[in-house]
Amino acid sequence: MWNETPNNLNHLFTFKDFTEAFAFMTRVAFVCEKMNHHPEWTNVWNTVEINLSTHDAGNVVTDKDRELAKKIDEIYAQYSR
Ligand code: H2B
Repeated sequence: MWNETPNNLNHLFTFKDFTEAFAFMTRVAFVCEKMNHHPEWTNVWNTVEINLSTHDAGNVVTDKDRELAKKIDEIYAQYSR
């Protein structure tokens, strides 16, 4: 579940292990490049925390963030944990 505040769209994703977490990040990275919209994120072993906001709009959550969040969910749905 994404948690949305005016300045941040946050989700903590968990995976089976580091390899799965990093594979997920790689796939998300390609989508981000395509959209020219990039997350603030951290990886600790089998977890990936993602924070989305639109810097160009003054660090507020916009439809661009919601659209990216939806695409990230679609990628995550393909991972078992
Ligand atoms: N990512 C995010 N999250 N917000 C932005 O405003 C943004 C971005 N702007 N990625 C893009 C890149 C912009 O800085 C470049 C110059 O296109």
